[in-house]
Amino acid sequence: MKIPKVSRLLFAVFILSLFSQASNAQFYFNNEDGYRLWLKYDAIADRKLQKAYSKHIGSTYIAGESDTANIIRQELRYALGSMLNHNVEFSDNLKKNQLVIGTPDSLDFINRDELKGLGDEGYRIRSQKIDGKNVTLISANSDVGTLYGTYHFLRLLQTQSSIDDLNITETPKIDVRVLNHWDNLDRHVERGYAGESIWDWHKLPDYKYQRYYDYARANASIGINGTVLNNVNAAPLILTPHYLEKVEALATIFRPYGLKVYLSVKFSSPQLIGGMKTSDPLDKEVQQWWKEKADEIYKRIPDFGGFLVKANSEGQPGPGDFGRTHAEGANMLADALAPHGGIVMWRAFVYANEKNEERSKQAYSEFKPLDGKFRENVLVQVKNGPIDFQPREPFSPLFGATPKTPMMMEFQVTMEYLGFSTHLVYLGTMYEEALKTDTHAKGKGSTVGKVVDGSLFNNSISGMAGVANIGSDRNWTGHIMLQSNWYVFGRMAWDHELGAKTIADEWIHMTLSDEPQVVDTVSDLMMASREITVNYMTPLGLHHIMGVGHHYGPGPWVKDLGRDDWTSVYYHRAAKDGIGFDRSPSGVNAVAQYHSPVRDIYSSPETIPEELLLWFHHLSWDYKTKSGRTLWDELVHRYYQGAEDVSKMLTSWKTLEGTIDDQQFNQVLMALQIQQQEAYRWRNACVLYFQQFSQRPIPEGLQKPEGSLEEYEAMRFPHAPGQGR
Ligand code: BDP
Repeated sequence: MKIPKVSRLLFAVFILSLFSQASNAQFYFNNEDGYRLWLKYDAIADRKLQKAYSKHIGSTYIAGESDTANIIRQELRYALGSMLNHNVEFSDNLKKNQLVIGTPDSLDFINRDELKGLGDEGYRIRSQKIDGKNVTLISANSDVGTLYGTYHFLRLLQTQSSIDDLNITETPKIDVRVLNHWDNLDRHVERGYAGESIWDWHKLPDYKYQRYYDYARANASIGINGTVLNNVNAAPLILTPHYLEKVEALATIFRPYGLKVYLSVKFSSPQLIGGMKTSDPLDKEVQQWWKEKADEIYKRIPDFGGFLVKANSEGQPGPGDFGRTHAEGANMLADALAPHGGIVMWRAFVYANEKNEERSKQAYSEFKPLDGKFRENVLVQVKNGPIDFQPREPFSPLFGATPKTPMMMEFQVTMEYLGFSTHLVYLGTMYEEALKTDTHAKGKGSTVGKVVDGSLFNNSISGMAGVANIGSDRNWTGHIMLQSNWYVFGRMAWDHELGAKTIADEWIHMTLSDEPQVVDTVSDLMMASREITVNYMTPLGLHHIMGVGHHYGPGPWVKDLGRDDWTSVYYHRAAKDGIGFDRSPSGVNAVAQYHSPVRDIYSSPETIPEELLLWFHHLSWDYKTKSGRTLWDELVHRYYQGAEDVSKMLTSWKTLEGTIDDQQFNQVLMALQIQQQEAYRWRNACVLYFQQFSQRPIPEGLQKPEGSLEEYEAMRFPHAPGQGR
């Protein structure tokens, strides 16, 4: 039957309208939901480039039959097939124009001597001639090294870099590069904003989600080599055989990706699950209990990484309960793990009311005297700042204070104090700022990065931990842009000298688009985002003024809690005479914990970087800041600037419509709209609150804040996610 032309036209219009309605109703067909992270491997649009790449990868030759070698094969089949738009030929002998991957054990033409110094994880990627054939060779001492090299090679393609004349040698600057999951066994994630825990403890060990493999792949692609599966506020149950069997299942999945499993342990486990009367680290039976526990774990998981411990901190048990030091506690565990090659990551996040010492000083006071007292397989894990993952903090004075004890960096990747998962805050700039700061511990150039990578004091082991932002949300991190924080953490743990901007650009190419205009727009947003957030939350060195408990939204009015150092008023000290915490020599003298000249620079409001002004100084509202404005006017201006800049982020994001995937575009748009509302709430609430003390007008040219202080104070968020339990 012949359908008349008009009917055909009408039918076409009908179908089209269905699609346009569908798109209004947000039915996405084949859209990007974020699951594939930065490993999307979209086809390379530039045909010329595609051809140029294909010329070098006529076929691939991957030696070896290990699980890791098979993973490399699968990854290349998927990645090259998709990016270059053709099936990848795998051959088992050398050919010209080939991508060759192997180790000295698997390929005899790979010279072991040439790989000296690369260790177990380093690799080389070289364009070279072998037997008269032009090839690209990825070589390493171990299979995992070749996997890392493969991801590096793929990244070159993903970022559209040349692969013509490669001569790359890479080794990680830091040994232990771990994620810390604050995941409880009931799947609640403390300070998690991306759904539940990805570990389904109930269904383990038998049910193995695809997500576990994809998690391992993603980590391997950025060089993360360890994962602490459970919360630092640890449940003792994790060490029972029933749970160790589940841990073993995950470790088995992760092994070929070079990802070791670690566990957070509760110090009082001998009492809680071992039926013992004490957990005193000097008690022989307690020591024996831990030795046997370690043996039991290693029997199941021969490459188990070790323990992470939060002790005598925020109510957690620890050696202090038995009159012992942190070193005595850590060493007992270290001795149990040492025969198996395991390590202890002992956290320095300690502070206690009874100490009667200002909170920011306590970790240093506790740990500095213990320098030299820890076993060789202990790292002390320190948060980047002396308080607690604030939008901006000075570096912790422990970095540079303990030549004989490796200080491991703990960054927060999750967004506890940064507005949760609707705020676009790229943390690369924050990590870079912390790592590049000069401690002056051994003169100029003694950066925090050099303390952490062990080079400053020649430590035999080094580490960096990131408190994970990962959850069961389809896009893993609750906000597509926040995937970049997982990414940048891994890349900086591998090489902390890589710049935040370089890494942001890489990530955008791999995740969003190759279009230069998109890359530039998004890169500008990301690079500015952290400073913008500091401005609308805690400008000029203010800190810890978030909502009580959940830490969501503004709460400068928070007072009268169980402990002073949990309140906001303790930190901002706003009063009629001014604002800020005097930690200079005239106050609690926290500056004394820093090396000179840092301590001298921080001691005076005239020389301290203005970003840290109110962290270290209590100043009058009329104090003249660098801009020439009074402190009050400057503070208000910064709050206004921050909020306005979020509106600009939103405007700039809107220009991307149609240039990136619809679903990605819309998700970020919705989040930015929420972030905008919240930035204004922060601005209004804080300005109104501080105005009670300053008793000065809103500076000329700025609108009066909307709403009343009472309204802001009355806001409640009883179900804000991620609270501790
Ligand atoms: C704080 C969190 C709390 C963590 C604690 C820690 O609010 O949930 O347990 O740090 O690091 O930032 O141990």
